[in-house]
Amino acid sequence: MSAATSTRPADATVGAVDTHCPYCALQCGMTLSPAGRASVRVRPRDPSAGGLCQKGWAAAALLGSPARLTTPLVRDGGALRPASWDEAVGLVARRIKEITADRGPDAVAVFGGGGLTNEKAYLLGKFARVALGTSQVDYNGRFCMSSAAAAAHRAFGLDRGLPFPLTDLEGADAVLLAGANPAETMPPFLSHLRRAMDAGGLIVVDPRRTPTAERAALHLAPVPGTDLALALGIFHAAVADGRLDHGFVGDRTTGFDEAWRVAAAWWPERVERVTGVAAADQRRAAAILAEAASAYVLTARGTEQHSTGVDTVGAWINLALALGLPGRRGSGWGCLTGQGNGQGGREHGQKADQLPGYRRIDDPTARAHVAGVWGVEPSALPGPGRSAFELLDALGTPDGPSALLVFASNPVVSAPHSARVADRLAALDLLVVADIVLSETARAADVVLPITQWAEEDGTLTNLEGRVLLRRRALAPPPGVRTDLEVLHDLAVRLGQPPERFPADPETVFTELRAASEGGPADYSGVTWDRLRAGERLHWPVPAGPAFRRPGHQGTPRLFLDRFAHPDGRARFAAVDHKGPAEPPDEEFPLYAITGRVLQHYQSGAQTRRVEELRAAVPEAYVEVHPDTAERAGLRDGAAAAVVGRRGRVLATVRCVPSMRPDVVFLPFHFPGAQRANLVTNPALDPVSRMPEFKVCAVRLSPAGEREAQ
Ligand SMILES: Nc1nc2c(c(=O)[nH]1)N[C@H]1C(S)=C(S)[C@@H](COP(=O)(O)OP(=O)(O)OC[C@H]3O[C@@H](n4cnc5c(=O)[nH]c(N)nc54)[C@H](O)[C@@H]3O)O[C@H]1N2
Ligand SMILES: Nc1nc2c(c(=O)[nH]1)N[C@H]1C(S)=C(S)[C@@H](COP(=O)(O)OP(=O)(O)OC[C@H]3O[C@@H](n4cnc5c(=O)[nH]c(N)nc54)[C@H](O)[C@@H]3O)O[C@H]1N2
Ligand code: SF4
Ligand SMILES: [Mo]
Repeated sequence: MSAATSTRPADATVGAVDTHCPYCALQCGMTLSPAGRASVRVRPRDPSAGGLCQKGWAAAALLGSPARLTTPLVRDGGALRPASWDEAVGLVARRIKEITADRGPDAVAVFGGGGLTNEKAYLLGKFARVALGTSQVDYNGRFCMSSAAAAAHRAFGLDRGLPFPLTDLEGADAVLLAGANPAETMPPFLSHLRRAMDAGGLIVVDPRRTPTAERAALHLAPVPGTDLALALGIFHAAVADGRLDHGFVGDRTTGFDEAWRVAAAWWPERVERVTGVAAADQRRAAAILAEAASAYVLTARGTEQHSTGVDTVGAWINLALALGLPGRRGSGWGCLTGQGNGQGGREHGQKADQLPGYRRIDDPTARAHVAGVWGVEPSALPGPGRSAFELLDALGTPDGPSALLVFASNPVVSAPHSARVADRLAALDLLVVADIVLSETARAADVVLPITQWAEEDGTLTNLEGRVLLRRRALAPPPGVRTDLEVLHDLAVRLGQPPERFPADPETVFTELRAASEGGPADYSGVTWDRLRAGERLHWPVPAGPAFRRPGHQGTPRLFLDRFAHPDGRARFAAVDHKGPAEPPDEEFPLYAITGRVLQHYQSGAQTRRVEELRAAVPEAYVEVHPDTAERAGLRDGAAAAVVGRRGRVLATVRCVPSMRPDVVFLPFHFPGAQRANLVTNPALDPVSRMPEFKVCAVRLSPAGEREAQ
């Protein structure tokens, strides 16, 4: 048995512990008071910051749940049966050796997740590159904020979701939210927008009248997939109405003329014809932002998850630059990152094209630095590899991987064109899933490895404002489960790696991560667990110089105040034009299907569908539809509907919502089986970020029982 075996105290609890919520990127602080696994009291640490949402309050319910996995499972004669760790990990190691001997290291792929701590994301990327030697590693963050990240890199030379502290938003008089529904996806976040809401300065861009849009002074409801045109229209209106910040544009940016050349052709009346948003409302949006003393433009998945996501975010950034918002205290552009460690998870090397510290894997200097920390030759580092959907799509094909290790994602439910993805997984020689519950993806696995939960382990996460937070262990895990780090350690050793190269202790991993990130864009070298334990608020970069010789850097709450991160110090306008979605409606499929989230469920629902309080609140998939559209399809409120598209059909209960656009239906994506929204979604990819078009595809609606001529 390897050194990975836990030597934890037998006690079930360690008293009240300050930690953070296991779910979204807001990472609300919570205090856990465990009185045994089945009874862990959750309290918000900072009620003035908006408290917790319903998911946060209910987060501890899974700790003592019978639904969690507590023993490894191995497929045997078609079914999964319990196995020892030794058997399960031994089997995985043996199969990996056989497959790589036969087909080379790229035959084994790794799929990670933005919920993993920094330490796990870092060690997973290192495991892929060093222990497996594969280039085939990517993660679910590709499905999340990758378009915003690419657009921010292009505009500013650096991507950090919010380049300013979250609390700066409290001073805002105006905030434009493009494709964000924080009233359901981050409810406590709204507490930071109180002033903007009171000042009549909240603008929400969403085809649906969401609970967030209800709170807005101005709700712009574009035709799905036309945000780029809308952003160009508001940009146009700002310039035409004399609101351009000439000083800022001249001193701090490049590329205005090229961007304007495109936007000049998108006058508001033309934009109105494409987006359905009244020209007067476009002008009003420009006026609200320009006249506010403090204004922000924030984007989220609604505007980003498109095959034109990078250019669309680029268009929103153009608007912010024209008004002189970024790089100034009290204003700016930002992206609302989604997953618990969506930010840190994209910085430390589980992405196909990246190495730790947000370095590029094709940059020779970056390769040399990271290889030095890892004790390998730079030439031994493989990559870049395939992006998330391309990787899943290639599984089991002649040129693609024949083994996949999944850590912290449930792509059978959450990946686009999910029937295709399930087929590809079924074509593998080996599927290994490390999870806390038997997710839909785990059900398809050959080996399932049971993992500790958030309250049972230490680690760091980086929240949506780039601040590094400490997740604290509040109680011992049940017997039989291991941390992801312990699993990676054990597997690496069995694959012939020296044990010290894959430490299972998170603080030791973090110290190595500091060295690997040192000098990179996301420099964590000056962050220590001791500083985090002492309550310091550290936003990266926190440089400490070579080998940590200059400690004490206070971190960087606000980026870009003096210069942007491009070599010339200037932000870049993007010359972007509107294209529209890859699959617009037509006669056969006349409606737009858009997808997203509900308050009570998280992502693929693997966790929240197993929490009774949340499950009972929203037990199954539904489709939001305008009553007239429902009636035309022969449906009424509460009826069973089939949402039929080119790639499949989704079964969902009709919810008639009079505020819906008649040409749009909305599906939440949290449900499994025949209720998966992703049975219809279109895997058309953005050419730069490789983000799939989750947010728009063409469908028709019919009664569920009716035979479909497909
Ligand atoms: N309750 C809950 N909270 C979550 C999560 C969860 O699963 N559940 N997940 C977390 C994660 S990982 C993420 S990424 C965030 C996501 O947070 P959000 O981006 O706020 O959530 P979504 O519901 O995906 O999308 C937001 C809105 O986009 C709209 N939309 C759809 N198509 C378009 C379009 O073409 N244009 C525009 N402008 N809007 C469009 C939808 O109607 C939806 O209301 O939430 C985080 N928080
Ligand atoms: N149609 C549509 N599809 C979408 C989206 C959309 O808006 N519309 N949004 C996309 C977005 S933004 C995202 S982020 C993805 C998310 O989709 P997924 O990647 O499927 O995310 P989760 O459901 O959070 O899956 C995480 C899995 O890891 C497990 N887990 C939790 N913590 C740990 C841990 O520490 N270690 C391990 N090993 N396992 C753990 C959970 O039980 C769960 O099974 O979905 C994408 N899919
Ligand atoms: S808003 Fe996000 S971090 Fe806060 S309690 Fe809800 S799920 Fe947890
Ligand atoms: Mo996400």
